Amino acid sequence: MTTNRTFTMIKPDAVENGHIGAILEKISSAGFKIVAMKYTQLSTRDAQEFYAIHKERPFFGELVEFMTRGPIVAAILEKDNAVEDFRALIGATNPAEAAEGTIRKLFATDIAENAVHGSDSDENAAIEGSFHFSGREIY
Ligand code: IDP
Repeated sequence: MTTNRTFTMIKPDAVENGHIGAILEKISSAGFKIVAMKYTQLSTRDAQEFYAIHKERPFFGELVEFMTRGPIVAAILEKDNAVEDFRALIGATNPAEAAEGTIRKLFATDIAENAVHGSDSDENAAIEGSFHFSGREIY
């Protein structure tokens, strides 16, 4: 089953580099509707829980440190085929391999500090969206 929602974060590197506006513009122009959004900062515990699937990976500590070092923008986006279309819009995890015009190609620094998150499945989109937003915060 495919749903029409995905979850995204504009990560600390992109916030620090002043790219919030440009990234939101790309998201809107690509036809995604923002149904929930907040400016927030992850605690260490938040980041460890959010990225628990990567806890055995060698970069886990670096990832948690990066994701907690400054504020992020968290949002739930709506569009037909949201998960797949948003992954296409953001591009490959490593910006060096991301297609021209993708958000990571335009705004990411490297494979670790890659500007944005996008859910990789409908199931994870729902889990990640509820991690950040209560039902009353989704419009
Ligand atoms: P994704 O964000 O494109 O789905 P994942 O493989 O799920 O990529 O990795 C989650 C996040 O972990 C990446 O977005 C990136 O910030 C970080 N990451 C992935 N691979 C590496 C790595 O090899 N070194 C450092 N950080 C990494």
